[in-house]
Amino acid sequence: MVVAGEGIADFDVASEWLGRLGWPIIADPRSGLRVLDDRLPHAPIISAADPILRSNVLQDRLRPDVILRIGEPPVSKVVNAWLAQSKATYIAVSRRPVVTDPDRVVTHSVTGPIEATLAAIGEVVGCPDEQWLASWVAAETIARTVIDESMSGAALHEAKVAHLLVDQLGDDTAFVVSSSMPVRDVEWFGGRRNDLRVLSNRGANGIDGVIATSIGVALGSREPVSVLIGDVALVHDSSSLVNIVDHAVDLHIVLIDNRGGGIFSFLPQAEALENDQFEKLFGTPHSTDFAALCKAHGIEYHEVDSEERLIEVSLRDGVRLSHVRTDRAQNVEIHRQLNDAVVSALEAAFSTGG
Ligand SMILES: Cc1ncc(C[n+]2csc(CCOP(=O)(O)OP(=O)(O)O)c2C)c(N)n1
Ligand SMILES: [Mg+2]
Repeated sequence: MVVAGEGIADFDVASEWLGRLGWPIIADPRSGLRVLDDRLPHAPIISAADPILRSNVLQDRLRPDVILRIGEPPVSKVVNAWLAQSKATYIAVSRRPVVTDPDRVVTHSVTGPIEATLAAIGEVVGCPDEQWLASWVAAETIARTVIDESMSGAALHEAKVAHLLVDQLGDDTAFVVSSSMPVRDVEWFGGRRNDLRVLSNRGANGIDGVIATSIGVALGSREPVSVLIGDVALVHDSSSLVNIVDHAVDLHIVLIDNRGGGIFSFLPQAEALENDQFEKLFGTPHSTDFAALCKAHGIEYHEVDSEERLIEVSLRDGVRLSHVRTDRAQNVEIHRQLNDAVVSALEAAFSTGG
């Protein structure tokens, strides 16, 4: 199967060869391949690999013999752990002479133009097993249905904001996503669509410079930019707000404010430590007044607590900030429910011979 991170320069050439291969593609949002069938009709595109591979049944059923990874690895720990356990031949293709391989599982690495490498591979490999392919397609369809249905009508929570923005942002918007939860929520729950460019500073999961990056993207592309960012990352890069309104950029800052680092509530220390200790060492709450921060820099500020309001602010122009308040503990619970719903639906379908 193909695991596509960022790195494809020529979508038309890459998609032609990927279509000829016909292998399922785990399409990271940054790959530009998480598109609809009309753009890439001959290869199944998998958007929900993380929730799907939380099922042990599906982990076994969907195991590949060969992994062809384009560019950077996915963010998802679940997907990376599954790839590492697969014992498959693992070919990493990268434009840069650097192989990102934290799990030490890459068996072959190729540096060079990705499109030409795909063409060369496409000449020599065969079609995948039909039944295995059908299992991927069924799993993706079931997972997508559960996720999309769970999101509709739900109150505005973190995963829903990510899902909604992927769905609703205007064509040719650049969507910058920060660590830690935004990049994950977009990867785990964001659907497929055309004409959305997703960018993220990965590095070592750094939360620095995300606003600066967004301004750079807006100035460089002259396109509208939306940035999905957590409260700590925004506070960390608040000096980039200086003179932001003088840049004449169309920049929507969507702030998910869970008063600290949301990722840490998913980790074992959230249960192992007393709450006070956990908050001090990992949660790192703060009392920054974001309305005042916006006022200080001349940025339009909006309290946002509904889907309609978020879309409304999205449609404005200039530099504006949507302040969405969430709760870290509730966020863990919502993710658990979403993932459980996907896994239950998949296991019910696959146990009945699907
Ligand atoms: C420069 C830098 N400092 C610290 C960290 C460690 N770190 C990773 S995620 C995170 C918290 C991010 O919080 P927030 O921006 O509110 O996003 P959330 O986790 O709530 O989605 C921190 C401190 C990092 N990755 N990079
Ligand atoms: Mg946060």
